[in-house]
Amino acid sequence: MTWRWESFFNHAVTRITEKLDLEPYPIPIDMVKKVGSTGSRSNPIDVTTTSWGVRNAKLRQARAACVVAEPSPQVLNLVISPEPSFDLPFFGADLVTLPGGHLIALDLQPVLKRDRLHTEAVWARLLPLFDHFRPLLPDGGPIPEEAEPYFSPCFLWTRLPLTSESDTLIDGPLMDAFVAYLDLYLELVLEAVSVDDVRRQELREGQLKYLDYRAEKDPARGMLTRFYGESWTEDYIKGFLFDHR
Ligand code: DBV
Repeated sequence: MTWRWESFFNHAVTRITEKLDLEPYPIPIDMVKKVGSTGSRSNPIDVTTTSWGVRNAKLRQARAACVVAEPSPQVLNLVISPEPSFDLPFFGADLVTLPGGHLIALDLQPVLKRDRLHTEAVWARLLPLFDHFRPLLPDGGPIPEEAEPYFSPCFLWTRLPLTSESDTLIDGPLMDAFVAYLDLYLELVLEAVSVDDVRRQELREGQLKYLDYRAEKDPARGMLTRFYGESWTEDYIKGFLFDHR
């Protein structure tokens, strides 16, 4: 069965693995693939969540969570967390299809948003992409105020109805934006050189703030708990999705 974000997942895996030399990221066995159910007793719906992860000397973790049920929810949540020895942002994509519509978040998320050494060169290269794609996608409206420190000024955030016009936008401009943002990110990774210990500590603290925020506020917590129970969900969020080994 194909799912809404399959082409995005396949592109990301292909691109990440062809551009970087990687090893698998250790994923606890009961998190590789988890089947649960939702819907009513008379009309139960299987919900499968699969996890993918890789790492290398520059990337602490590049991982995807794919949540698939027919007809929804269908989610691709892709986060790439750099090793703190490299002055790099996170890559964050949250592609979510719910009964009420699609919710799309795409960004190179700053680890230290107020630090010009960390942001200036990246934003100079990201802004032209943002300026090109922003007008092609409707604005997603307000996001949680407390999430603001974690988004760049080039955060592509949109909400789309479940229509064929949305499918055209998703398979056209949104896919192009996803490819462009990911390609820029992978270039930054290839160019990155390691930093000194003082800078590494600053970056590690910034990363922990982001990871702890997302683990604590994960908007998927309610959904995952409904499908798989609280214990598995908490382990999944803290032990894989936003872990910080
Ligand atoms: N989001 C995740 C993971 C998911 C996931 C791991 C495995 O981080 C899915 C699944 N995100 C998901 C779902 C929803 C959202 C919403 C199911 C909808 C929840 C609902 O409305 O029922 C970007 N994702 C969101 C929202 C934002 C993002 C801003 C809306 C939150 C809200 O409306 O309150 N990316 C996401 C995010 C940050 C980010 C929250 C914060 C730094 O970088």
